[in-house]
Amino acid sequence: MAESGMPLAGLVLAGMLALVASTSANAAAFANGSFEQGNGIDTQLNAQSNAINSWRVYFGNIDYVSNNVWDAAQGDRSIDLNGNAPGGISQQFDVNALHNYKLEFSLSGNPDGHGNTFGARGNKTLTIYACSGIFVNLFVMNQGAPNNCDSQGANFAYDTSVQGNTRKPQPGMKYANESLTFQTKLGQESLFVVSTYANSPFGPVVDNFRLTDEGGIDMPEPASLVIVGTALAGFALRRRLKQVRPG
Ligand SMILES: [Ca+2]
Ligand SMILES: [Ca+2]
Repeated sequence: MAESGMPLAGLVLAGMLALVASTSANAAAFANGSFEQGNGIDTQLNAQSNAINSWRVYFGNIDYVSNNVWDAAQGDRSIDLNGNAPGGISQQFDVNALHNYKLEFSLSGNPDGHGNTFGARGNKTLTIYACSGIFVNLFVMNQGAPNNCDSQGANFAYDTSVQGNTRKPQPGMKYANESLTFQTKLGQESLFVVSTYANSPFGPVVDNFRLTDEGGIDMPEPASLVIVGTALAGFALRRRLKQVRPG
């Protein structure tokens, strides 16, 4: 007849974990972060294009660039986030819920447009959003944060007028290593990389995105679980006291 609160509390906990786990179904792992797989190299890709494997152009247009134009940071391909105007790319992928992730990438800027060309050399800026969950309508987003994205966005910049990078040969693209960290809530994450360098065909150049799972988040015990556990413990204690009393 002994009643303990533990089995029920354990059941509640298991139920909560099952709810979290159920959000991480199907889809795919983060892939093609170096843009090496895809069609239409050395062309401009417009919004809605899925020519680059695992990625979509979700805003504006971009240039998909080979080493014939300038050297990639890794492999043979990189991206100018401004085609003839600012553009953005996105990818959705599976993650472990409630984990810390680190996203690393290489950043340079389109070195073209010397002289007095408007929007040429300058501080090439971009914003990266890592949003929890998936976004169904990827094709009609604007330049800002996707609706309902829980990310404020991380801003990056590469000033080609300061770096003095060149197409080829030396000094070349002089890529910088950049990174950001984010915490997942659900089993899927959506990444949005968008140029904020307006009115120019010479945008920020990105390549070699790499994603690292840095492990689970140390979560404080959920308040509701503490209350349930405390109530059950109190119930068990009262029952024990009752049992030891005569009568
Ligand atoms: Ca590459
Ligand atoms: Ca361009």
